[in-house]
Amino acid sequence: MSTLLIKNIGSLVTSPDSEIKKGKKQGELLFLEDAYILCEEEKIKEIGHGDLPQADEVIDAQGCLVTPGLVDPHTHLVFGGWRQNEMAMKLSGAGYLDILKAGGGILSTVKATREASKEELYFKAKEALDEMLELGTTTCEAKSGYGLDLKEEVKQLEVIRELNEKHEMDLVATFLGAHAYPEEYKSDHEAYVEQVCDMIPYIAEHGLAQFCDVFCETGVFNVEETRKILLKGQEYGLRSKIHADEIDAIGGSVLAGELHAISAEHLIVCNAEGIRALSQGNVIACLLPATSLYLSADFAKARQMIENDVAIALGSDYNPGSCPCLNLQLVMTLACQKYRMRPEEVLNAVTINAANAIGRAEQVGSLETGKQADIVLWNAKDLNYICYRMGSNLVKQVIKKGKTVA
Ligand code: IZC
Ligand code: ZN
Repeated sequence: MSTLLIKNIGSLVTSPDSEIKKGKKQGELLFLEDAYILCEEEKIKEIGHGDLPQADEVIDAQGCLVTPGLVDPHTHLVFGGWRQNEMAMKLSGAGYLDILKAGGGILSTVKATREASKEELYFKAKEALDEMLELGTTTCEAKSGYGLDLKEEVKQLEVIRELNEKHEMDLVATFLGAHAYPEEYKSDHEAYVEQVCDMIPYIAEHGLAQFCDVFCETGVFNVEETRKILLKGQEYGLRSKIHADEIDAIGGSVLAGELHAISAEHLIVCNAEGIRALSQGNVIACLLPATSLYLSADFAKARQMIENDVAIALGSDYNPGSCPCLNLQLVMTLACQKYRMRPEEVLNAVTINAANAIGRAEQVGSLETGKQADIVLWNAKDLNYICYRMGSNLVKQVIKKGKTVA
């Protein structure tokens, strides 16, 4: 069995365990100085300080900061085309939902994704994953939702599965057939909701997704439709996620609480009632500050959520419309500046809470004996520095399953 020793770690910072961190524990971290990590094959064998164990390969961290690999719990990774044309439309005053209503937005990406071959989608997404690894992300969630019929949704999900098998990144797939109404069902929403429900058994039985998500929003899926689709998903073992309260608070967060969704996404306009529901339903708030920035929208009330015992995870929301950014380091800075989260709270949000939000906390999201050796060495001495140096890539080296990948 091959071993790797990372020695001379100036500061090792990690969640102390794999539990969801909420309330006062949102910022609970373990700090170790002058530490080493011994990896054996894909896993962490030992964390300690003092006398160094023998190993086949040794990396000298030269006194730098070391954290778990970052986990991105929300991306729309696989898509055809881009939407840079919407930039000018937005600058002329068009809103996100206006563009969608006019057949643009998500629907223009649906057209480009349907036209793309599996191979084209694979290589485009692979490039994004390469960039994410360089930026310190070692696990990510990826949603379908640009196919909007069984064949095309499956095409996207199969690309995600193939990337998970072949790329160094670990991917977790979410079925988002209820992302928009396709042109074919523009005037028969009820029939499309039925279609989505009918796709679920195939997707679940072929192991193509672990989660089911719905874009619960004005002009898209209402609360009743969202509930119907998510309950069908639960029946087939797909845990629920909801794009809730991104633009209008139509009840998505309250539904997330009622259905004990694993996470609720965005929550930009989530109000006190919504926050209470998330807290009672033990739902992780998956906040996406780069999207707020990109849409020139408000920022979610993260402090109020933390005060009400709602765990916060942070994601990129990488997609061609509302957030063409996949940089979790930038997300970390925005969370400090715009949510007033402390760097300690932010680190848990992009590691252990994010891992919990995608059901992977037993494998990734913290540095502990027995967990996967997904480790980032930083060009930084402490955590504050990463949050502070907005826009730079501070990654020095990325170890994934015990091997250097960036
Ligand atoms: O393609 O616009 N919000 N879905 C819900 C998105 C943003 C992605 C997109
Ligand atoms: Zn999204």
